[in-house]
Amino acid sequence: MRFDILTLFPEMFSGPLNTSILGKARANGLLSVNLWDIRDSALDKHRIVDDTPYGGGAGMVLKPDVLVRAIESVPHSAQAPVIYLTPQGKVFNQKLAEELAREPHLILVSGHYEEIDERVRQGWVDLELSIGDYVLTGGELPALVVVDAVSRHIPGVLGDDRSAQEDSFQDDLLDHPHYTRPYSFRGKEVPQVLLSGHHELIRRWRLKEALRRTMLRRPDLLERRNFSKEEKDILDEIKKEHYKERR
Ligand code: 4G1
Repeated sequence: MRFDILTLFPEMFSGPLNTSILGKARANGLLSVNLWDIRDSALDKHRIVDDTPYGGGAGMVLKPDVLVRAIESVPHSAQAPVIYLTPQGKVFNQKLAEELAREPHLILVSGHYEEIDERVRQGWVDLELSIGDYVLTGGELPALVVVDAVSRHIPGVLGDDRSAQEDSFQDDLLDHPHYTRPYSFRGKEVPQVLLSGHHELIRRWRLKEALRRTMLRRPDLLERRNFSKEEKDILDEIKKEHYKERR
């Protein structure tokens, strides 16, 4: 899969893209990421990329001619969806990550300090995405978040035994608790069931703790989810346990 990223700060991307899973996927040729400096599309001698907003006010706006020249200079740009990272976009989630991973080529546009001219969004942007509700200095970290979450779904990018499907968020659940050695750490022991070797009991314990955590920390995730008979039974068990605790 290929990404082309248009940015005023390509240097912000090198660490994350050259490290760990993404670095390996690029070295293997499973993932190709090209970085384009939007400033290289400014043709004046001062390489100006922004201008004051019509109507006045503080801040600057990325010039439409410069940005459109940058988008159109990406090889095969006409075939790939252009995604603009903005707090006004659709909130990015796991389902969108999976859907975008089916595309062979994505073009990501990151702003910095400033928004882009509205006419570029209307004529050249296919999808606007936000990674969440907070103020950032630019869309670079959001673009990296999208590349990371999408790339995990490219076949071969994760190790052989770790499939993208296996991670718990897949089914709208938080992960269960994890333990490694030593058995006893500063007076705290590992739950006995995990030492039992009883795979069915371990599977059910992990499902129960995943449901418990999700219920306590992210009840919003459970609202949009359907439950199996086993999960309904476990949720009843958990509710009884927590009811007892409050008595
Ligand atoms: C108003 C957050 C402004 C921010 C309201 C998530 C945030 C891009 C994202 C801002 C950005 C809120 C994102 C804000 C982002 C121009 C360049 C926009 C930086 C910019 C909640 C600054 N997901 N923010 N404005 O942060 O690009 O993708």
